[in-house]
Amino acid sequence: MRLYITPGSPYARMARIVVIEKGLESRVEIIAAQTRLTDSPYYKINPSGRVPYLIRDDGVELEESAVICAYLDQLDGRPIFDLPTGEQEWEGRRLEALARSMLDGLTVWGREITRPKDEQSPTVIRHERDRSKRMADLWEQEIDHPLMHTPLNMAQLTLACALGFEPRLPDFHWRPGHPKLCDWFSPIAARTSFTATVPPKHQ
Ligand SMILES: N[C@@H](CCC(=O)N[C@@H](CS)C(=O)NCC(=O)O)C(=O)O
Repeated sequence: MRLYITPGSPYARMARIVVIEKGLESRVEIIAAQTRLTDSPYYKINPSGRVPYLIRDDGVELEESAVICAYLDQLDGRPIFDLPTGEQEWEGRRLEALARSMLDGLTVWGREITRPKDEQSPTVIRHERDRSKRMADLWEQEIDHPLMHTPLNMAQLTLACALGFEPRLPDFHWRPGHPKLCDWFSPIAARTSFTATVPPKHQ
């Protein structure tokens, strides 16, 4: 299989983490794509130009981090990242959506600060910085939820990749005032799958 990524993408990082956690390194070739580039050759592979993008062994091509993570997780028939079904289903979905909402805002912010200076919008940057503060406050409460303390699941993976986006955002200071979130994040960030996929610092 071929997994297209960029080293800084937190969505691609989620898929890369699943590859490592599931021991799929020898089956999945990781390829750095050139995104956000006029006429990138990557657009011939994935017309949307986004990462992550998985080309399966049977030739079927998948987009969207959640879909790719689920596919990789289910390959061996023993998924470990699945959220619960039954009574806890909506709690799991709610938490995953909250984590993705935070991550989506952070990537808009990250994209903005990588534009040429004269194209950056201070309004967008302020809006996303403020959103990130509200979301960190919210997660300082939600982090007590039992589903955030089970073995790694999709809600946890998504939140950890959001918090772990910090090298790309020099003004994203989520740690002060959020001791529970810090305690939760530390052991997850220390896992090999996370240390091996830390995004490069914003220049
Ligand atoms: N909803 C998508 C988002 C993927 C996404 O936006 N990826 C960004 C990198 S963080 C990208 O490929 N951007 C390139 C572009 O917008 O052309 C997912 O979860 O996979």
